[in-house]
Amino acid sequence: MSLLKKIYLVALLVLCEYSSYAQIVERWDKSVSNQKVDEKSKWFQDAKFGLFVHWGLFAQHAGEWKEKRYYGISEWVMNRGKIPVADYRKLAQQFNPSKFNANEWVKMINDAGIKYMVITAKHHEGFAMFGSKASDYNILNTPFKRDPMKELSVACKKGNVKMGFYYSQFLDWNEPNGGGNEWDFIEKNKDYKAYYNSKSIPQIKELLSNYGPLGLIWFDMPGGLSKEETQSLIDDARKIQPNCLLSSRVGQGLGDFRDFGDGEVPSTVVKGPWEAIFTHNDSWGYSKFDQNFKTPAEIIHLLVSVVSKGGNLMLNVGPKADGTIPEASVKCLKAVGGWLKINGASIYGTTYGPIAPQPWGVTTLKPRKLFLHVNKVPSNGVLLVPGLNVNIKQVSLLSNKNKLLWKKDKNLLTITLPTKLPDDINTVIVVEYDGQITDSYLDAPVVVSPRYPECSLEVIKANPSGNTKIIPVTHSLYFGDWKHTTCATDMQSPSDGITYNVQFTEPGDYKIMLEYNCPIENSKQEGLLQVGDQKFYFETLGSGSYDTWRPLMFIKQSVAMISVSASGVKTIKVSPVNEGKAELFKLSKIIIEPVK
Ligand code: FHN
Repeated sequence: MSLLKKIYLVALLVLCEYSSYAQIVERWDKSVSNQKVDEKSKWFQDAKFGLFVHWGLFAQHAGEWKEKRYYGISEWVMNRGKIPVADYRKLAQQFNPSKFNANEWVKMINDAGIKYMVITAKHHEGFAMFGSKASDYNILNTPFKRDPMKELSVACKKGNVKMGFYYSQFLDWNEPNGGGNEWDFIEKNKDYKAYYNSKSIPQIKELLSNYGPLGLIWFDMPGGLSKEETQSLIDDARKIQPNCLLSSRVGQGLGDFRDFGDGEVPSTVVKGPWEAIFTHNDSWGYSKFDQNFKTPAEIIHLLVSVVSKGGNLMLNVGPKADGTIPEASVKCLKAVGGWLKINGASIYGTTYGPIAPQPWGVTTLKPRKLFLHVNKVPSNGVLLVPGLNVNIKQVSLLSNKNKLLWKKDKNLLTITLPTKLPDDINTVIVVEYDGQITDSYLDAPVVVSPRYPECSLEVIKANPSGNTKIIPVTHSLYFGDWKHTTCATDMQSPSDGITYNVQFTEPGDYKIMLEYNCPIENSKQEGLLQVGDQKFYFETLGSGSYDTWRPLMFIKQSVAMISVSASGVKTIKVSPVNEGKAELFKLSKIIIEPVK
């Protein structure tokens, strides 16, 4: 692995500072007093949907330097191409985003149903996209001569959009004492404190002082500061704008809200203010050849998934060098805004869904209103909603208020769906009730029904035994284009394994498949699937080695066909048969299909 990759990965893992969800939740709960944060972060927790904007000199090369195309995140090209500072700075001499119009950007944000915007004031390239007295390497010293951050602060205020700045407080490839440039400067000679005192901290203060009330500062890639020095930076920021939230990437386990890894959604509910951040395609900065844009349906499903777990989604766009936002992003976000115009009540101001994900979808919650997000329709048109220990008053479609027929037997609500749902991406049903719904998202059994083409048993719902760990496994398609798949890992002996409680809603025949990653060299080990008292042995298949810098390839292996004689709960367990030479595999889920 190259030095660059090592640095990036270490920085990323330091940034994420965790190796398991237990550590995430445990560290977060310790580091932030939720009461103080709740008052200050209420707007953030209600907003649910933000826009990330990566804009800088990197928009000019747009991922291509001297006819070499860099796939993945385009804003890292200076580092990946080891471009000398003297050459890279020349980009500033021609930077002139003449088509930039702050009001057009804010109109796009409003049309998308987005409530806050975070824009790169200074990324790792070290160029300030705002007028700065701390460094002449800024946008006023370009043919553009204007301060787009000033224009955006005015437009955001007018458009009722909370404004935030992204600031790379440590990595600065333009500066001899900034982090990360070992091709122009010698790392061991760097004086990080000098960098913080001469540029980083003064610019953070300029942003907090000159652009009006800010919703948040989004720090990134922390380094070079002790916990005390980080706290001192936070204290200085609070003196200027006490209500401005600071992201957890300020470092040292501090901050007012938590950002997960790039492209990561936690596998279960996480309490307190947090954010999932995603690129729209595969790059944060504009890339002239990256056309892998997420569709409106993918963005809506991502937003609903994140909000159902209690978080915000901040989706990124990378404006071009001319100041316009790529048409594909504008178009997709407008379509998402159309869905939010009708269904926003089930997103904004909600909290996490109290019941576990179901074969039909997930839930979000407001007092006395449970929102069912249905993105898979049961073949018999009957929706089962378990775990409702409350008095149901009414069930209706959010979009047209049409009432739906329902009945309740103990804690199971059964809803008769209309023959055609109003929205084939994600229909929202409102269940109005009295009382308090008990959280059952963690301990309720996983539901399997023959009314859906398949039902997934995500490993986060399993109980690990022995040395088994259930953790997010980080991998990537292209450089910096991170993916995270929660897997059951380290299953190497018969005492290791995972066990699910599975609620079969109806009798029938079912096919059971395992989805996992297994390096060829570790394949052909024997595993055991147990369904109740039935045993099914299998031999693992190779799917490809695991490497953080490459796509993690999964294989779906059919290992059993079972007959379920009556509805009810069964345990399903997976474990190695023998003491293995290596882990059996990285299991991401069990898939159960009705036999047709
Ligand atoms: O290195 C940066 C990257 O360029 C981008 O800004 C992302 C956004 O979360 N943050 C860092 C990598 O995590």
